[in-house]
Amino acid sequence: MRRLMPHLWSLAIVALLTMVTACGQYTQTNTASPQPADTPASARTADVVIPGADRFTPFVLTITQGDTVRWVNKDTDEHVIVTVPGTPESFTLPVQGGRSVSHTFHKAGIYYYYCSIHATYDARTGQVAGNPQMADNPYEPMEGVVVVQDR
Ligand SMILES: [Cu+2]
Repeated sequence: MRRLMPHLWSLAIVALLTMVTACGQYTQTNTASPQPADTPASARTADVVIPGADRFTPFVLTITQGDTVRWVNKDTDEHVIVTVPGTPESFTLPVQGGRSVSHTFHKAGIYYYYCSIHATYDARTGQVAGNPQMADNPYEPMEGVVVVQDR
C-alpha cells in the first residue's frame, strides 16, 4: 500500500493539471458564453474610495473595456457621481454613506465625473468647481477620471 501511494498521487496531480489546463482552454475558446460579449470572463472590478472626505481616491483610475468600477463610500454623507457632458456614456449614481455603487464600462474613452452635491459643473466653461455651500474644501472639487482602454 505504501509503495502504491506515490503512484496514485502522481496520477491525481496529472488529472488535476489536465483539468486546470482544460479549464483555461475552455475559457479562452468558449464562444457560447452566457455572458454578453462586452463582459468577458476576464473583466475585473476596481474600487474608487470616497474616504471620510469629499474626494475620490484614486483621482484617475485606468481600467479596460468591460470592467466595473465600484465606488465605495466610506463617508457618512451621500454623494452623487455624475459624468460631465461629452463622456462616451453618461450616468448618475447616488451612493449613500457607508454603501457602494457600481458601473460597468462598455465603451472605451475618458470619463470625467464629479459629485453633484459637493461640486458643480459649469456647462458654459466645461469646468468643475467645488460647491462652497456643501464641500469641505471648495478649492478642491470632488471630481475624478476613469480611463477605459480598448480590450
Ligand atoms: Cu459628494
